[in-house]
This record gives sequence, structure tokens and C-alpha cells, in this order.
Amino acid sequence: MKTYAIATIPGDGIGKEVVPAGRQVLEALAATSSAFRFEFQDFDWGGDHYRQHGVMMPADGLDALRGKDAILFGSAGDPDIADHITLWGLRLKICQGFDQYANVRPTRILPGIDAPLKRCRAEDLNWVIVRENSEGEYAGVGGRVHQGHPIEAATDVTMMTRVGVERIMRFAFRLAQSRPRRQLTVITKSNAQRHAMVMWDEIAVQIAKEFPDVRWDKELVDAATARMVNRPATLDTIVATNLHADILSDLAAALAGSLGIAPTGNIDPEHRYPSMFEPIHGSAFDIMGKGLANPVGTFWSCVMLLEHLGEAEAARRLMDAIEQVTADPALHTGDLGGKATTAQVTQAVCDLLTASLQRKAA
Ligand code: NAD
Ligand code: K
Ligand code: MN
Repeated sequence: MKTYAIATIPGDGIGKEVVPAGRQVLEALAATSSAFRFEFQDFDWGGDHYRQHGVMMPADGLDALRGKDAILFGSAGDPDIADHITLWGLRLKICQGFDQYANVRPTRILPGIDAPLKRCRAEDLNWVIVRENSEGEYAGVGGRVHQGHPIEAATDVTMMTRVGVERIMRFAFRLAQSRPRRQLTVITKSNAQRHAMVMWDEIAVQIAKEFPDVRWDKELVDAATARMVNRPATLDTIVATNLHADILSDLAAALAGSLGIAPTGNIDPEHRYPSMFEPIHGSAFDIMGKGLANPVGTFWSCVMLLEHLGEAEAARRLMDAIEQVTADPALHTGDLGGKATTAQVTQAVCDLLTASLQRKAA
């Protein structure tokens, strides 16, 4: 039997509620499998760690994670600490430290979910957004001078490298090629951002030649928001820069019913380092500590984690259980208009996993 070493980092806010729920579901899955087991190690990094030690994670934090097979992450963000400190001190440190350059964000309308687009059938919205996750607008290049003076100036420079753009384009074309429609939309803003985005467009043309069987087109990021709402069926796989994809994927999640459902993987496609899986939402200050968070985004992230480990059968079983749960309005949390708690949804998924095994054995 295989043993997978999984690091769990709940972080802050509802991360502390949904990550233990995710672990519970993974444990239920392993209990019904003779193929693998998990060895979890929990890391209490985040806002509380910052208050005690002045840093979100210890200096040797990456070393503690390096030998893991995968990381399950919650959220970084504390009401009393500036967002750029929590984000750069934890999540970005791990993403950039482990060169998790491909951020993959699937979106579709799960059974039973009342999505806001009334003219859109569930089969019309089935996207994967690939977000460049290592540079671009979030490269950390920039600075602030003459702070507080009238001549103060501040910059956040978009830095793109040829290596960085080529590898994310190749990843996106390959992912598009693996999906039934073999279609990729490259998001750009090369009308206004005339250096980095023009290189981005040129590299798209160059990499497309390696994938003659993938149909592809280009869309400006502002026009893309309207296309997502008005013509969702014309999109399939989408690749965008760090900032553009960050924004587009929250829109995608909302169009599919709720931010609480959407999953993501921060992936090192070369498997040099552990990849990290998390719901796309943040700490949700308005509902934290109340047991009301929707854990489905974390569960779906666990599906992606299992796929990444090569456990396709277990991933299918978990996704099946998630879809049975979303199909039942009595198991909807508040973000979906229901009254269910995090614990009730988690228990329901665990029960389904156990029942499916008993059915198989009978
Ligand atoms: P958010 O995702 O935390 O919340 C936005 C809204 O969606 C809130 O009304 C919240 O209640 C709701 N929501 C989100 N997840 C939900 C869930 N699972 N179930 C039910 N409702 C849910 O975004 P925000 O308010 O912009 O950010 C709050 C904090 O989280 C900030 O500090 C921000 O920097 C941080 N953040 C972290 C990450 C990350 O760690 N990857 C991502 C986004 C935001
Ligand atoms: K998150
Ligand atoms: Mn975001």
C-alpha cells in the first residue's frame, strides 16, 4: 500500500474550518481504499503565528514542506494584519518557493446548483482557467519612494520572462489538447500594455505551432468578462496572466454558483516540488468561526490533489460524492441559499464514500 505524506496548512479565517473538513474527507476515502493511505502533518502558520513570532511562517518552513507529496491549503488573510503581509508571507512564499507556476482553476455548474446565468445550461459552462502563477503583475518588482511626501511615487512592475511565458503557454495548450473540445482562449491586454503583453501574444503564436490540433483564439481581458457572461459556451480552456486570471476566476466561480465551491491547484508540472491545492476563496471574515463555510471548494481541491498524485479512481469517487451532495438542496450552505453547516456537508460526503464502498463489496 502506498503512503502519501500530505501537509495541511489551514491558515486563517474559514481556512481553519474547511481544511480539517478536507482532511476528514480524505481520511474517509483512504479508509475505504486498499491502494493508499495518508500521513498528515498540520502546520499552524498564518495570522496567529505572525502575532506570536512576527512572521507568517518560520524561515525554514519550505524545508519542512519539501519532502511532502502534496499540500492542502486554506487561506491567508487576517482582519488585523495587512493583506499584503499575509499573502506574501505565506501563500506566495510557497507558490514561488516551489515554482508552482501553473495555477489550474476548473469551473463548471455542479448538479443542484442555482447559477445566476439564466440563459446558460449547465453544459454551456465547463471551463478551466490556467493562471500564470510565478511572475507577471505579482512578480514583486517595484517600490515606493518619498513615502508621505507630495512627490511620493510607487510602482508594481509587470515582469514577464520568455521562459515563464513559454512554459505556461505550453502547459495551457497541452491541457486544452487533453480536453474533448481541444480549444484554448489566450487572454491578453496588448492594446494597452504594449511590452509584456505583446511578448505574451507573440509567444502564444509560437507555442500554438507545437499544437496544430488545438483551436485557439485571443481575447482582451475586459471583453473576456462580457464573453463569460454572454457566450459562456464559446469558452473551454483559458490562459491568462497572474492578475487577469485571478480576477477572471472569481467571476467564473460566481457564474458557477458560488466562490465557496471553486477549487484550484498551484502546480509544479515538473514534479520537482510538492504542489499545493486550495479553495480559491479567502478567509471570509464575515462568516469565520461560525461553522457556516461551504467546504465544497476544498473537497473539489482534494479531487485535484488526488488526480495530481495519480489516484484517478479515488478522485472520481470523491467527485461523485461531492456531486451527490450538491444535488441535495438540504445540504446547501448559506452561500448557496441553504441552511446546512460545514460539519453536515462534510459528514454527508464521508457517509457517501463509506456507502459506495459497502455497495461495491455487497
Ligand atoms: P473571501 O473569499 O474571503 O470572501 C468573499 C465573500 O465570499 C465573503 O462574503 C465570504 O463570506 C464568501 N465566501 C468565501 N468563501 C466562502 C465559503 N467557503 N463558504 C461560504 N461563503 C464564502 O474574499 P475577501 O473578503 O476578498 O478576502 C478576505 C481575506 O482573505 C483577505 O485577507 C484576503 O487577502 C484573503 N484571501 C486569501 C486568499 C488565499 O489565501 N488564497 C484568496 C482570496 C482572499
Ligand atoms: K485559498
Ligand atoms: Mn484571488
